[in-house]
Amino acid sequence: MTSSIAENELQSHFEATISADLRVEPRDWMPEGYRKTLIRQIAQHAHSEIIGMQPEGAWLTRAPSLRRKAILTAKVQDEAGHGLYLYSAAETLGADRGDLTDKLLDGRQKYSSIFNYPTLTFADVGVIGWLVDGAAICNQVPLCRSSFGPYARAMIRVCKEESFHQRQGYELLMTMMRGTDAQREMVQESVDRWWWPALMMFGPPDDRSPNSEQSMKWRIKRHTNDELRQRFVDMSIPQAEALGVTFPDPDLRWNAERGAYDFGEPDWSEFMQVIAGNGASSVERIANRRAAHENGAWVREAATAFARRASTKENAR
Ligand code: FAQ
Repeated sequence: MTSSIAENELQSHFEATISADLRVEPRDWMPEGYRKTLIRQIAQHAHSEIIGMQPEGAWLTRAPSLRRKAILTAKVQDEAGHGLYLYSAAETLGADRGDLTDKLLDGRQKYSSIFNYPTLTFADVGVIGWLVDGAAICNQVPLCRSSFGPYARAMIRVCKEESFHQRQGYELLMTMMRGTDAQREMVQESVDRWWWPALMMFGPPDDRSPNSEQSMKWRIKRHTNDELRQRFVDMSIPQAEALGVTFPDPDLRWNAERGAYDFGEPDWSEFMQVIAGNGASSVERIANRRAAHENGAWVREAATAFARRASTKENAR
């Protein structure tokens, strides 16, 4: 009886915190469903950042100049940093990083659909910066106001770095568009391949998104998948016009009544296939991640042994 009264009080305090738009912190009581949803979303996000190093990383040894190589190295390193902030945020909820990695490797946790596509030309580096980081920013800026403190704070820094990534991608594409016909064709061909997968990054349509409603109530998510997808389409079209490229969608047109662009339906059966692990590069991405994890085992063992020794010494004092 007493414990259920206490539980009710905790639940009311949690709900009051959410409705007052305050942050829930790791020390606070929270419903198990809230904790589970956050671990699921933050882990998936962290895995995406780490797996997301691979498509562009594949071009590090083939960048066309030292300048482009230095920029790309810095960007790929930033993605590693984002993954680490996010794993740390998940750990504040009681998740174990090793366990999250196991779940990624055996397919129990997902990573973003977008990283299951191959990078075929150097223009893909620019298009990933422009469209993929652009979509990531569109999705993540509202997450800076997410109700869970460590996630919201991690997102502030991540978004600043993603904005820089987006600009470097756009600048790379601008440079190529000022180049030869072959370079312009390479950019357009790359945009044609990435446009639809970029729209799918926002997740399934709202009427097929099982988690959105509850995540919005808990203010983990601030907008639905479709709202953010629309925002991304509206912001990308003037950028494409300035660049001189088109998007491969015959239904794309301004709708004056809605004050927004109409656009076609992404191929959701492709999306379902990709998130089920059947994307063009899915097997390669996980195999590379598994190899990196196994090759790094000695580093983790050494770091753990060092930390254990340091704490034994500290206790002996
Ligand atoms: N890919 O009910 P919903 C980046 C899953 S970071 C794979 O709508 P929710 C930076 C979803 O998990 C990109 N799976 O789910 C970068 C759920 O399955 P589950 C990552 C997806 O959570 C740039 C099921 O479908 N960003 O790009 C996807 O409410 C360049 C039903 O979906 C984030 O993770 C998808 N696209 O909404 C790095 C942002 N969409 O878990 C390197 C944070 C949905 O029940 C280079 N995450 N699913 O088995 C979010 O905002 C949300 O989790 C959504 C999905 C919007 C992704």
